[in-house]
Amino acid sequence: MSVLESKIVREMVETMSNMYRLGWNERNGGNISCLLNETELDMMLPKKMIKRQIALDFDVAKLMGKYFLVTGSGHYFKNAAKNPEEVLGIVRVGGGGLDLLWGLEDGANPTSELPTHFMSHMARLEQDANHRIIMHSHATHLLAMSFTHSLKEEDFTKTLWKMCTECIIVFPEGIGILPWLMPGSNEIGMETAKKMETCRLVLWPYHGIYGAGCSFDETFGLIETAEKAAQIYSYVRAQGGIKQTISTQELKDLAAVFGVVPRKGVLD
Ligand code: 2HA
Ligand code: ZN
Repeated sequence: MSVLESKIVREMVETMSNMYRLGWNERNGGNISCLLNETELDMMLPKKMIKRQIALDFDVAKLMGKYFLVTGSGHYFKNAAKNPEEVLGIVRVGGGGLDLLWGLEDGANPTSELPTHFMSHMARLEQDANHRIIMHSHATHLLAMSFTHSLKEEDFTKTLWKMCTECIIVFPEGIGILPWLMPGSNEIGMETAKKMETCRLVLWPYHGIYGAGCSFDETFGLIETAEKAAQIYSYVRAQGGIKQTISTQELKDLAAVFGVVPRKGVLD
């Protein structure tokens, strides 16, 4: 089976096309990385020939020997379906940095947000052995909300939970929020990864959102659910503000019925 025929690559391309279509990934905005398992890799790239090597300036010892499908720096989600060999790459974490095994045909490097991706993968793998995906997008309404809403995590979380009944079930741990930090830096990588120890959603104010999960559907669905809540919040504000809403007790009841533990400090 070729790389392009594999289920995981088809899912990545389909997800990127959906994200573009939703307006979350304009131009070269956003990036995704997916941890590949050995079986997938052996089917796609039995020879594992190294095309070129890429240096890294942060510690990835915990990911040594792991393979990732990544988006390329400067590439557009819009073009993923048309030019997957240019937009995507498969890399292996080696001693001296990354070994590129497939893709990034025009010489691009993996995403400029690689520190955040790799540090977040390390943080999520500590929490969940099935973790696989880190996804970043400039989801419109979440980004807008970062200008108008309190950036206290408990406040932001509670507002999102109240906008759609399913939110507390989909992300009971709430949302992590960073201060504004320089994109692409090791610092934003470390701070995002710290939040990822307890949250699968991390908001970068005035920039975008990060999501983590075990499959493309789950990770995309997580961002999609939070973004939908932010969209409703935008409409509610535009329609003159909240007249009535889900009560705190109803949120507690929802959590109990669906067997999730809501983040402490939000409902009490
Ligand atoms: O890859 O979204 O955060 C472009 C970006 C940087
Ligand atoms: Zn971005």
